[in-house]
Amino acid sequence: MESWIKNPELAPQGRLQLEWAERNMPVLVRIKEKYRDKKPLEGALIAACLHVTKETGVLVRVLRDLGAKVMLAASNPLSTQDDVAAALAEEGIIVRAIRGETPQQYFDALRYLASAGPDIVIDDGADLHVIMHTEYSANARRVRGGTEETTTGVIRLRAMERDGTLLYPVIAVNNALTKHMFDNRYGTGQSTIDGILRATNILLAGKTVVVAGYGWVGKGIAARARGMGARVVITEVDPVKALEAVMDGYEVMTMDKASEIGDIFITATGNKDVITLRHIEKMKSGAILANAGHFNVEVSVEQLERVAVSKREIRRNVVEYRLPSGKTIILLAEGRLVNLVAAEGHPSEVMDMSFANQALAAIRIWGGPRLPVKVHDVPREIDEAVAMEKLRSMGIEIDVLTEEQRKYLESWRG
Ligand code: 9W1
Repeated sequence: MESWIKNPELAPQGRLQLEWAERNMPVLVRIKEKYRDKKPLEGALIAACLHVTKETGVLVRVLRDLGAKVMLAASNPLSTQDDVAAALAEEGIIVRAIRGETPQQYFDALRYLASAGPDIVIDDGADLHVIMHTEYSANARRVRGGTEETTTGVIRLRAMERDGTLLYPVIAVNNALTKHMFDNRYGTGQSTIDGILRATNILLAGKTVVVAGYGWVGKGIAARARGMGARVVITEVDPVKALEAVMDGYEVMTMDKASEIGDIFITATGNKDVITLRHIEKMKSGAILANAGHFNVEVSVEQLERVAVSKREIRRNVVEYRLPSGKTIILLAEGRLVNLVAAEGHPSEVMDMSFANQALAAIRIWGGPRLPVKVHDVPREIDEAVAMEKLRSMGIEIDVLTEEQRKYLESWRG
């Protein structure tokens, strides 16, 4: 078995990236230290399909240190950090990932992993789970268990469960509280602001930032923008979330109204056509548009393209459109996820919790009793252990219920 990477000479640089990420991933480091001697993953062949990043590198190193043999392929052809891939390959992890690989190469890498007959399948988006089930079903029947990192992947796996086609149990890491609650709000919230600043280097203080959508991502973005001195306006369609935004102290209004006053517009709704030509026509000249939602449908780029009389790239990820009126509109990262295109995804501290859930789920799959073939939530104890360990790493202690308090809470007598 061999690796397929861009350039082995990038390994020293990749090792530094891994070292940097590891400093900020104390929960994973703690799992490594706690279990290194017990080798709870001894004898397991793990196939992992994840974004090949410095954070993923820290995870696969931990899995290896706990005794597993690990194979890694990319879960997205564009997110691979080739230096990290080189460093991992040098350490004996089978890596099959090159940034910018073709769809054919991407799926070939997944087939390579599936054909090796893994015991545990770790996935981000379920492409590898699907290939195991369709093209390598004999191998799928021999898988002890899998994990899934994303919402999209969990939806696909639940559909397989419903159809009766699921062949091995899968733990939905995405559904852990220590994953999605922190990932969306603090991870995407910060990295979205980061992407906008890296792309533009503008000052946020004194600007009017319009955030469309007050879900976890919108809340995170709004809090960070306010913290940097922006006046933050929220738009919503859900009355409860809109009320929550008002009581959190934000201005809430329709996108039509917000269009007239915003300097920066950030979409985080998950829906399409949030900013259309109707809104763009009301905007101030020089208004900046960025998207933080999963798909590039929130800003109607197509309409902007159609009416613009000219278009030029001013800086990387910054495109200026000139409208017939002479007004200009700035679109960042072509309306795609600004935190991934113009920044570096989630910070390591957030991935630490997601990937600690992955590592503990793998230990549970390999060491515990065989799980029934269905989609499982992360056991509550794992979620709490991850939160507890994160607190500990920050030097924070919390109170513990006394026996009397516990009984009081459990009794209906009062
Ligand atoms: N996942 N290690 C781009 C990331 C693309 C990406 C994507 C992450 C991580 C959301 C996973 C240009 C890292 C990832 C750096 C980067 C994701 C898609 C991570 C955030 C999710 C479609 N989805 N993620 N770090 N690209 O940050 O594994 O720089």
